[in-house]
Amino acid sequence: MTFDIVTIFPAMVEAALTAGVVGRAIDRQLLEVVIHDLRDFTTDRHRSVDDVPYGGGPGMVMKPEPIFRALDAISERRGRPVTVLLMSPQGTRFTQGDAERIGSRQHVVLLCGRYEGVDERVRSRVDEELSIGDYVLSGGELPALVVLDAIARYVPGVVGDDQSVAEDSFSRGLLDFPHYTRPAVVGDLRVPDVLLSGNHQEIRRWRKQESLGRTLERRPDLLENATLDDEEREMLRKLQNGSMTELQKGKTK
Ligand code: 4FV
Repeated sequence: MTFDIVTIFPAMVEAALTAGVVGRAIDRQLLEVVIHDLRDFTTDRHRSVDDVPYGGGPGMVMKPEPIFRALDAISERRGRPVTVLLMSPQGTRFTQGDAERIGSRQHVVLLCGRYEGVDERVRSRVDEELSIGDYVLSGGELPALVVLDAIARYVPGVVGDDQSVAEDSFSRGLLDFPHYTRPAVVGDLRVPDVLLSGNHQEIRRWRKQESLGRTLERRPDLLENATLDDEEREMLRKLQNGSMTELQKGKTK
């Protein structure tokens, strides 16, 4: 899978791609990420990428022609249709489902806005406009890195064991269960007994209950689209009518 990122701050993006799972995936050529400096696609000696807004008003707008030239060069280079994603607060909210869906594409281009945003005519070359949340950032670079990271996890081999991607929160639409590691006791904070029991049947049930309980408590909106199995549906019913005893919930005393 290839990612082409178009930005006026290539160094900022470069830095974020050297570490962790994504950095390793790039080193192992499971992913190819090319960062394009938008100023390389300007024609004036000031390498201008923005200009004043028609109709007046504060701030500047990103010029369309440098972006069009960048997209032409990338499509030329990739020789195949590329999926162009524009990061902006006006986009649809990016979800795990989007990450999985876009993860099956071959070539993805991430357009990073700055200033007040891009000239509206740029949208004639955009396949999807994505937002990472209802707040205004100073640029599209961080959203582009968020999207790249989430999608990259669906590329085979990027995440050590693909199992954990399938078990990622939200993959099934539920919040994750609590995670613990050694030591079993820190001060008066103990790891739940069930996790020390070695009883994998009970551990599996406890994790399901915790995941459901957290989702019900913190994000009940997620339950509408969550894919639950029969056991989970039964657990949820009990959780919702409060008939789940503390013991069944595996809560530590
Ligand atoms: C954003 C978001 C975001 C808006 C103006 C960049 C900024 C500036 N992108 N999700 N929230 N973008 O705030 O994706 O051009």
